[in-house]
Amino acid sequence: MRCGSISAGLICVSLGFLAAGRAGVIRDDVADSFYTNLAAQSVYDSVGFLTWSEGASGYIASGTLISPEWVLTAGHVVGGTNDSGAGISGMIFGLSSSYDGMGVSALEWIPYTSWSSSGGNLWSGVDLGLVRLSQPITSVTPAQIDFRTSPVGLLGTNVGYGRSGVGTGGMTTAAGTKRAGQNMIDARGGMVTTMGSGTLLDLDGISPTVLFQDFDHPTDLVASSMGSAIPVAQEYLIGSGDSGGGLFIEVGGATKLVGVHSFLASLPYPLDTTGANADYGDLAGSVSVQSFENWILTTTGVPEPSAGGLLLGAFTLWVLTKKRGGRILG
Ligand SMILES: [Ca+2]
Ligand SMILES: [Ca+2]
Repeated sequence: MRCGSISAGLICVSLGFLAAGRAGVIRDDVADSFYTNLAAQSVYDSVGFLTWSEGASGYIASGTLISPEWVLTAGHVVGGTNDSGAGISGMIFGLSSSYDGMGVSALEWIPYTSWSSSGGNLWSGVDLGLVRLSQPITSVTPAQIDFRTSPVGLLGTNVGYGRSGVGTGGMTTAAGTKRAGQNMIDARGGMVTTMGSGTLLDLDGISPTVLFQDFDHPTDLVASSMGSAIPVAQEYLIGSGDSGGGLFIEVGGATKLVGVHSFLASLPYPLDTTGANADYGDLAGSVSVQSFENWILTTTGVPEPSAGGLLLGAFTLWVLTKKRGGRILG
């Protein structure tokens, strides 16, 4: 767990080493089927699970197919024992709606260079990694990456296989089921935001490449940590195992990948007495792909698609995954 300074206290980040991957914690007043059905929409077919071993431990996380042979995920998913990929074996990428251990094996896994050199610093906003598959996947359409649109202020859809539960209690169930939930992308690192209580929340010291969402309570508006205090219909927050999963937006009538799930955070005690457990009031951070176009394109050798006529600039297809998940049976 890493802690960083945030306004009046500390925000403790817990996505990164956790005990289990996350698929997302849902509203206590909305049926789980709304989330699993959203995840089943074809536009999210590119999001799959990653499993691997490190020593005697097994892990599960998430990732997004961005070309037939490449999966975009979080740096901490593929960082292994030294943040550079050591110690990982038996990595598999699978696309079934729940974990079944079946998938395509990974040929190599590549943490973003600055993730490795930072020693796994989540505030640096460089928690990205790529997985090269041993054979191409042609059964689903790879995700399209948008490197141009600023996602702050837009509705985001998060997809992954992490732990679930409801907002009143946070993560309670095991990882391994694919869910999608939505949330407003409220802020990025470096901004000063306002909590439901009126207190300012300063995100100074966090890279602007980190995008934030908060888990808003259905009725207690004071519980909001930033942005609008009113939850969206399928409000949700990522959980352990959603690391590396995809954050999508709608652009020009198309669904585009704009971020990779990186961490959970909570407000400092006593504002939050439960820590970063993905209950109401907690926060999630995802890494925006906007600053990483060259690295992604160069590493994968995937040509950037020509710009669509409806959009402001060139849009590229991509996929992302997660952050380190947790023990499969944990
Ligand atoms: Ca929210
Ligand atoms: Ca909490």
